[in-house]
Amino acid sequence: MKRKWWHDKVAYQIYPKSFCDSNGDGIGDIPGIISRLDYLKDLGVDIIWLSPCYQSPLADEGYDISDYYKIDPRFGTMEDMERLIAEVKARGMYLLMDLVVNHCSDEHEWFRKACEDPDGKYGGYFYLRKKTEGELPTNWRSYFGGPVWDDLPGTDRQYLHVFHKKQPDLNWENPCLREEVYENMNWWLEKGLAGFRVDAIINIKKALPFRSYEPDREDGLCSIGAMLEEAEGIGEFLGEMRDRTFRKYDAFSVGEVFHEKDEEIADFIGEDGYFSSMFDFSAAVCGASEKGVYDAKPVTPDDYRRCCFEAQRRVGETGFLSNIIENHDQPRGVSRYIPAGEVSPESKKMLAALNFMLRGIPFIYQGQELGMENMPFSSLEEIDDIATKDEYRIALDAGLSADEAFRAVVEYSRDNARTPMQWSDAGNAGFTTGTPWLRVNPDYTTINAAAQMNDPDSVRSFYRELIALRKHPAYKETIVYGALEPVWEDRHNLMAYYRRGDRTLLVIGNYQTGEQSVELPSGFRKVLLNNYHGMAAEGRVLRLYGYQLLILEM
Ligand code: TEU
Ligand code: CA
Repeated sequence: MKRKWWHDKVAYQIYPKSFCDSNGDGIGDIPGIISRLDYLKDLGVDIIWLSPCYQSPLADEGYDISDYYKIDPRFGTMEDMERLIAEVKARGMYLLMDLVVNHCSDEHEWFRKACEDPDGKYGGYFYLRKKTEGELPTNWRSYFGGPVWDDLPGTDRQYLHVFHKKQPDLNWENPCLREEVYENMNWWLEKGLAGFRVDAIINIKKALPFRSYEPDREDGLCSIGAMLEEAEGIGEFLGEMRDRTFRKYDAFSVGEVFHEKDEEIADFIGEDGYFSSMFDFSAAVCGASEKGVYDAKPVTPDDYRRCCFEAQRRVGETGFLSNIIENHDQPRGVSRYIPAGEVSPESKKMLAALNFMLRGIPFIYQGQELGMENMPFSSLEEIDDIATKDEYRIALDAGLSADEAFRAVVEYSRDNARTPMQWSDAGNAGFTTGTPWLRVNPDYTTINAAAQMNDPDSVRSFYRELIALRKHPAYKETIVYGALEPVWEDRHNLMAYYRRGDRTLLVIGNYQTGEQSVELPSGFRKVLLNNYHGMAAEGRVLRLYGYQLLILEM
């Protein structure tokens, strides 16, 4: 495989609304991000992905864009954005923006013009159908609940939205729409972006002609997945997008891809694939239920291992996955993948290293490097996330009491990851001098960046070491390009694998509080990383402490 500039990089996701507020209005902003670039540089980050900060009514926190050429005033100005691009470059880093083009906002000019003249040019930018009383064009259930069809205001039509009703789907079958998208992407790439994270992209190809599918819940609707399963030919759009945009700039693109089939992996991320990389969501979707979030099953250590290894085997050396522990759509990884009651600095570091050493490009979500945990929400009123509100209603409909429903869905709320970044033990964790838009996690007094930067044993210091190891001239080749080979897969609560390149590394995590022993098949030369100060070895037998993590050079 041809080597590309992004293969050996480490990426970091910023959720602008919750990262750093520079002007005291309680909302994170671009000047705030600029003020923290040195923090990211110090950590060792190369690529920064910004969740959306385009003009938006923020119905889905910016994933509903009303002008792709403007920055929302709550986040700053275009000058701020240009300064950010320059400051990132000046530090030898790269900036990605979020590309949200499955849908726009119902407040976008295109949508307003479509309402004025549904048969005109802009009507063709959306999926519109004549309204029939008492009947919907299809029975698809939106990702955020309810039918995907709503009335197009002032007309006799209905429009399709697979997400929220304020997120009308764009009609990718229309070449004029595709031109608009490419033009905008190139405009941003010309400004100096290094690429994009590509939102919800699997949804841009619909199975045509539209039809209804077997209902999968009592609401008579079916999940979007049923339709996507049948949709064919997304490659024509994605290949065109690559050729018209990314390729010309040697840009990095990482797709938010779900439901891809095994045989499509090479098309998506192989040499000359549609994208440079795509996220591995296998652990994120593990335990999900058709019925709704309230019915989700916890992810055990053995599940976590299986998910990671399955994904690694599927992709092999075809391409590079982007590996995540969490993002802005997930609860905090340490709260999800470490059994309740066992979350500690050691277990957090173990999870970090197990994920970081996988083959692929590591992505860190803001605060992950501090070991930030889920928020102890006490009522639904504290939740902003539209997805959680919908899941709560689904849980109630399924017969759960208000309290049961709340407790079942809150664990999975996207707001767990969206609470403000914890910079220090000052008021509001140093995120804002005003009132934060979402309450700060009360654990900021102990979990915060300032404290961890001064502590060589902190979770952040461990992340810093992990990043430094990935960049170490002696190990880089093996960590970036080496093959991954699972070991001891029959053992319970143990995740271990080799990375084999010009060197051989063994990553071992004892995924439980109790000790357990392993016998190494060969001697080791060196301990490259250890989340404890010591280790217990007798010859080739290692007695691993609870949640001990070792990276050995064999
Ligand atoms: O997420 C796409 C996606 O598939 C979501 O349905 C995801 O599963 C859900 O958020 C979990 O609750 C992307 C963005 O990452 C998300 O923040 C947006 O809300 C969504 O697209 C619409 O743009
Ligand atoms: Ca602000």
